[in-house]
Amino acid sequence: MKFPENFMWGAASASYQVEGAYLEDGKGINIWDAYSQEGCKIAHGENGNIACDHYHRFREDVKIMREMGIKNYRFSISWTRILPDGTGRVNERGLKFYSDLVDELLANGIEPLVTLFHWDYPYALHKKGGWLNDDSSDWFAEYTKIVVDALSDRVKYWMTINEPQVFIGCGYDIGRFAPFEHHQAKDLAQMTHNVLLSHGKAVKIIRERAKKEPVIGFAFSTPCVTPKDDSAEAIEEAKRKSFAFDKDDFIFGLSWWADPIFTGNYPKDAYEQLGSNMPEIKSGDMEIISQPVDFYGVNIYESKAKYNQYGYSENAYAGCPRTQMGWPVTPEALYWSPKFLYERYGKPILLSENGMAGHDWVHLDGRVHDPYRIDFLKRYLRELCRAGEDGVEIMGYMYWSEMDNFEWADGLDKRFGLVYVDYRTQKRTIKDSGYWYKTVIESNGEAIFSD
Ligand code: GCO
Repeated sequence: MKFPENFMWGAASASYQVEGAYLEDGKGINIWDAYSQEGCKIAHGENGNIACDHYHRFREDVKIMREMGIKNYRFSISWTRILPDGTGRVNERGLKFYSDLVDELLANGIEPLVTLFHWDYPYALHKKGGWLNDDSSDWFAEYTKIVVDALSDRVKYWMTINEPQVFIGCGYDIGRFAPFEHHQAKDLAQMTHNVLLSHGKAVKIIRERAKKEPVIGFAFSTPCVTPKDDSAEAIEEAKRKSFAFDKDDFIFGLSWWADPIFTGNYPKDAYEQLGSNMPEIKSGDMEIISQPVDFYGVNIYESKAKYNQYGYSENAYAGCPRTQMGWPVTPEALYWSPKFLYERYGKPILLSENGMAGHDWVHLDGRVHDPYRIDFLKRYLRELCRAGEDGVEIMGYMYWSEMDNFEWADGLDKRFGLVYVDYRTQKRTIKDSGYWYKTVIESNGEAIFSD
């Protein structure tokens, strides 16, 4: 089995999770800055005020990426570093940081992939109603224009929105993430609509204004269901479950978010099940939302499953292999999700995130030995390669994450990185998996097949 010749191997991060410098050089407050200062919301009362101090150490980090042979680096822009109040006044020092980062990446032979929004929503806009405000998509369009005008002479790959299922679902439904709110279906549906409008307006702006021919997508979460066996019936059932609309947890769904982009309509069942809770759809909205995109970016860690009260599911059984996040190890997710998504939406699949958190530490020999992460990656990447062999157009793989970082409500304990970060000293140590990943990239994936 082989990966495509032009397959994009890389690693990913996100602004709030790695940058720190939360009040530096004119940056405005975002909702994670605002709500993480309130102690107990985040594990150990931690926050991203410093995180990996990437804002000051990005040149060192890019050098480490080059040492690992990373060819593509997916990172996100902090909206309030560009527009401290979310709209209006532009912070030139914030733009300069990202311009310098892009230049450093390109000077080291690394392609930048920019995510415009990865959850760090401007607090000033949150106070104006945030995603519920009818102007929210225009705010996002204004922000997009400034970033595209500043970076699109060098940046080719764009992702508009990262995991709306999670930042709306966890931030405004179950209240586990900032701003830790609980809204009813009507609000959640309207927020969805405004997020999708933001995505569509951003796509239009990138298409119209990018100085380099852009390649545009997004980075959604919500994997597909793995069939219980290889029978045609089981595969059909898994596909049906993967795209079904369920009013009880629609915000975390797949078709609810993706169908409008690719079909110009919300799923039929949504209209039937949500009824008057459906968003207000103005004339022209669905045309904006369904602007053509070039790829389907998806973040996959495990197969979709319904968990019972004991934390078990069709994938999770007593003593099953789990990562430090408690997520079961389900490599087949990287076969079935790309396959089902490609069959339904017909766009190349970018694995915009996949990886595992592990109980990593610096060993007595000064190295970080993480054989479990290498085994995890061999298993998952073999499944992704199999999907490609079976006709799925697989575009690339961005390991989450380039370095250990602030894992949202879990704080700094959870270590996903290929690079270990000692948060007391900010010392970076490339883990064994980071050196191994270099051989994967150099061999265009062949190294995953050696035992
Ligand atoms: C996500 C986010 C990342 C997370 C990573 C591990 O997918 O939830 O994009 O910011 O840190 O996925 O949970």
